[in-house]
Amino acid sequence: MANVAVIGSQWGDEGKGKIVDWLSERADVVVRFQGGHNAGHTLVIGGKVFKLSLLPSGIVRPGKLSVIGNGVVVDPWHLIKEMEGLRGQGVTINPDNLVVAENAALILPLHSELDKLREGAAEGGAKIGTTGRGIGPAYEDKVARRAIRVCDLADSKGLDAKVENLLRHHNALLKGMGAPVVDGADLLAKLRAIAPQIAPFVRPVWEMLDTARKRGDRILFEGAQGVMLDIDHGTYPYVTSSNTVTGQAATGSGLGPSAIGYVLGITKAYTTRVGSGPFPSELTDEIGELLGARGKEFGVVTGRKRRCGWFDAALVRRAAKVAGISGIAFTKLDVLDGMKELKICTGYEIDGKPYAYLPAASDLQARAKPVYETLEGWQESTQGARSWAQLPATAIKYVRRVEELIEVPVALLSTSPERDDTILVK
Ligand code: 2SA
Ligand code: MG
Repeated sequence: MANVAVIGSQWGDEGKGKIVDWLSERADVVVRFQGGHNAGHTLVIGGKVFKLSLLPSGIVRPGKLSVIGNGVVVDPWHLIKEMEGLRGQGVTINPDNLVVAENAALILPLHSELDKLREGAAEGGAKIGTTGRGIGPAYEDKVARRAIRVCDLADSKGLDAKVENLLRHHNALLKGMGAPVVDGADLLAKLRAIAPQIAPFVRPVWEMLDTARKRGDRILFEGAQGVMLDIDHGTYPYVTSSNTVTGQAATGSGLGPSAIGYVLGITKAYTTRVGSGPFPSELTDEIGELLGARGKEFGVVTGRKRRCGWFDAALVRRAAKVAGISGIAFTKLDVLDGMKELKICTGYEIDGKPYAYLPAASDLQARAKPVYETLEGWQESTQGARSWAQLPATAIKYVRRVEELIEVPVALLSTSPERDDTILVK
């Protein structure tokens, strides 16, 4: 098996957790390369539910190495908390099966405070609908070259000057907002207290991955969020603050792009989005409600209700191009069971003009009206189907039409949250 990158092809929540878990059985190393604890990956193994935000999904399987790459923003307090929670569920975590890149940037308490402050003060279209976890502000500091990084925790002396430099920027900002400033001594004490708990996991990840690659280990790159939330390719400004496309798997781990052999896009049979921003095929009627209820569409991290709508093929087609998707895992088909007819968005109309893709300008995106084609639904249950032959002909037709429209073949079909309810198509 080639090294696989798993990439969300919509706005996140496509069911990546289950697929990564399914693939991790065949992998030796599982790598997170972007985002932070804003991700919500749900794994159901033997009826037991594991919810992961920062840790790679490989952590629940014995004998796998889980890697938090340099492209991830790491909240050290959350990391310890998530590890403790999983240990409580019987998962073994130690420096032999978890490593954290020394050059990853940290998320500090001031980042989530700033995130929440901004979102609280924003009105109307200015509200992004973030997870409030400090992801954006942490990446801002990284790009501005003032971030505290994982390796800095080991340098107790040097940390003083770094915190001082960081707070020079942040406290001026907070004062301007009329918010309380951050006490440097307090932040330093917190960092020094958490440092020894993180230290055993800190490694030069690029080198470990190089060794793993030479040894012939199979590496699985676990993407978080989705292509339409990518800082460059997504529905800017309603995006997350990292690159979510496949190229980031190389940048955010320290392995070159040639290490990625196959790109598996995870695609849900309908569309959802959580947070603000354009969503042309959104359904605000009872069908949208039904999709949300049946698909249990609530945020794993925040519990927010996700917006639901018809499958947007124009969106996924574009995502497949910019992320170089080789094949897709099509998930949650069973949520569409029993519908009389199904619509697929094939493009848009904006101010009377047809568009095959969503243009970059946010005001145009906001006015985009979906162009639909209608397909016949199926009344039979597809839940738990384990072979192509168990699917009704109309369901197969729906899947085949999706393939045609997005110009990518379906490689896997997932028919329930249970890992064994997965059909390998090719
Ligand atoms: P942020 O917090 O800065 O990354 O938010 C910016 C936008 O990115 C969206 N975003 C997500 N969308 C879907 N799923 C995500 N993970 C959690 C989940 C989210 C949750 O799996 O359910 O629990 O609410 C995720 N993380 C970030 C976010 O909604 C903003 O639109
Ligand atoms: Mg999610």
